[in-house]
Amino acid sequence: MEGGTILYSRVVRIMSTIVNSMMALMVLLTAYTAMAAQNGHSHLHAHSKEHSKPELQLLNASARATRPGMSSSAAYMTIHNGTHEAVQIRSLSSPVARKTEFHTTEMNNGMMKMRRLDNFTIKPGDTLELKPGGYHVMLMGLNKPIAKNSEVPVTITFSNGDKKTVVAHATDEIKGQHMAH
Ligand SMILES: [Cu+2]
Repeated sequence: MEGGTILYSRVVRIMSTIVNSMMALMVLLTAYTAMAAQNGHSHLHAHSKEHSKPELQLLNASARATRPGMSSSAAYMTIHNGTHEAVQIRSLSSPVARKTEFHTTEMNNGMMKMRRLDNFTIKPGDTLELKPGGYHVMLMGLNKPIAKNSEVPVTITFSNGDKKTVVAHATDEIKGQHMAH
């Protein structure tokens, strides 16, 4: 039995040596990773300063392709206010429509109704999602039908003087009913 005990204590000693060296290695690795992360961070910081100045962005725009008989349509997108000031949506335009407005959709006496919003404010840093059943760009009095896969430019003028144009991709796969006015 004594031999067994000696063997056991040797195994324990070897194991603890292994554990200790592994821990030392982990401490080293952690320190190294932390340093790398710090370097990476300062690099990223410099990078973003260089390339993404605070601005207004119109992203991921889509438009509803029309079916025969439709005289108006809607466009959806994400509007990001990357500036440090609140901005208002002043006016909209699109070459495909005679009149372009910013709308919201709301329940009114149990009915879904669309309403034009003038001078809608987007707070600094905020992201506004335009989507079916909510905020949308209303394209009224279409010059011609909006064909599937065609490109629909939408320009938004903001209160800070910025004028941004996004090209919305026309699709017939937008969920939700389009409502006529
Ligand atoms: Cu509308």
